[in-house]
Amino acid sequence: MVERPILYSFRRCPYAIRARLALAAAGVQPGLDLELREVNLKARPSELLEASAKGTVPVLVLPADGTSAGQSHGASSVIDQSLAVMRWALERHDPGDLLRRADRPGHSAQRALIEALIASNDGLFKHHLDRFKYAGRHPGADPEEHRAAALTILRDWNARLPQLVDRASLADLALLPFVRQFRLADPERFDAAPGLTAVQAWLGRFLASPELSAVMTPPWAAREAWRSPRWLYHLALAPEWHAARSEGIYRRSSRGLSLEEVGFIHASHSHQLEATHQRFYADAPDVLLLTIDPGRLAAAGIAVEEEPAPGSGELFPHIQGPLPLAAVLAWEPFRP
Ligand SMILES: N[C@@H](CCC(=O)N[C@@H](CS)C(=O)NCC(=O)O)C(=O)O
Repeated sequence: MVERPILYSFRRCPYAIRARLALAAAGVQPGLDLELREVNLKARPSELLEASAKGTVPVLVLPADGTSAGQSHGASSVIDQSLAVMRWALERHDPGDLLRRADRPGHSAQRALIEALIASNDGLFKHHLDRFKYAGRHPGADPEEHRAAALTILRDWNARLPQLVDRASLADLALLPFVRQFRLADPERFDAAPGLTAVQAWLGRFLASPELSAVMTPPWAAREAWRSPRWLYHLALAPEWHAARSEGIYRRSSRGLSLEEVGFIHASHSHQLEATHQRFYADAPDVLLLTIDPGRLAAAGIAVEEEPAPGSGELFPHIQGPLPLAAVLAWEPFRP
């Protein structure tokens, strides 16, 4: 049962950025009105996949009576398209008039322009952006050809931008994160590209805006992924983890102790990690956080027992055998 909205997000994803921009513009405060869960797209939590099987971000999970826009999902409802998240947010509260301005009588041309710009962005511009910026993921794609095609679209927008009145609309929020991403792939050539004066100025204002920096920093965005309570966590010293990766199996139990010496591998639940770090690793350099999928441990025939820590009685998960690398979903520097 969801008590307040949950936003699954990814800091750098342009779709998630535009959703966060709209939620922030609507006055939503993460931590207060909404729980933000930063997602590692290479290790997506099962909570996200249960809410939306396609597993893309952003996804907004709403309490039962939170909306009429989402699909029903048990007791809660789910909005799993960024534009729909934006509309949900701005329909609730739109102090900047971002959504409604173009809906007023007499503004139909502007509304059509906003819709055309969004369709152009989400369709062809995104297509060319991906093949320019992530050419390695698209075998056979010529990044220069796709850059040129994206620039042609941007020049078309450059001619149309002045038709938008000088206040922001849904199109600004929806397009600018993607133009930002295009520029980031080659900032010097973007800044020097001819025929883009209006787009360059438009992006420049966005890049310098407090609205953008707000949604790229906590509490709207984090550099560490949300820790699902369904996963297990183990703190490891970086050299020991890297050695294990080349050997194919990890056999350390805790700092300075092996699996053979202890009989199991120490692990923590998400809420226990900070204290575990404080007790055993606070002065250690290069501490890594391993995220472990208990389902994959079970599939490898490795049991987990909940056992009390000596002295406190608090139950911790103890992994009853060597840790197969395949059960480790992610590893990253641990930042307390
Ligand atoms: N149409 C979706 C697209 C969202 C999307 O593709 N997000 C990317 C990250 S920028 C993602 O989650 N990719 C992971 C995947 O496709 O598996 C929306 O507007 O929300």
